[in-house]
Amino acid sequence: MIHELPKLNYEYNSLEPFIDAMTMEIHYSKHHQAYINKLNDALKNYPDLQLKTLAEIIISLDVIPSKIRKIVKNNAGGHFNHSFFWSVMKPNSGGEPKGGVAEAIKSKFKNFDKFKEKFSADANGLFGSGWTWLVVDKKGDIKIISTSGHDNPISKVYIPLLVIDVWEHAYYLKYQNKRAEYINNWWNVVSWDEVEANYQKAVVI
Ligand code: MN3
Repeated sequence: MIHELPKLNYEYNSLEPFIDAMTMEIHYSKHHQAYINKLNDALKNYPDLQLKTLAEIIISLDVIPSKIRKIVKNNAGGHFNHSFFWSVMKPNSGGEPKGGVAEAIKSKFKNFDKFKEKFSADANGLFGSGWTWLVVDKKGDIKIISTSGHDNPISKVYIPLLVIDVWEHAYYLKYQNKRAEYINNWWNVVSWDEVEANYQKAVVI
């Protein structure tokens, strides 16, 4: 398949003032697009690999020829992670989760504030470029994990529920070196409806 940018469900300026329009535009139309272009380019001579979905590529990297494996891993990961990141943000959102995921957070982390504190600390403490995730495993247990580069939890048999991009390109224009401030403001654009939908899909399986 030819991989393409997923449609953004909001405008570049819709997440203002927490994420600025310029960052959104460059992040989505330049950075994300570049990962897709490089992925398509790497697969151009491999028609059998072009038939695979993005998730199939990520969970079976061992069948990718070694010559292109690294570039496929990084760019398929970049495409997957960014697509997921856009989907868990929404204008006029934030606040606290409801439903099943709220219960799971409460039973695992005691309360929402403690969860938020731990997730923020993990994201802020991640060395270099990467992502911090809330995931659920096959037994329904939720946890916070961080991944380097464009690694992601689906290759470790976790189902992602929520993610924040802490690569500098995600916040540098507005926040410069102040990653903690970006993370703190990002909570205002988290779509808990989407996180809950992800959780319900995951626990039904
Ligand atoms: Mn990014």
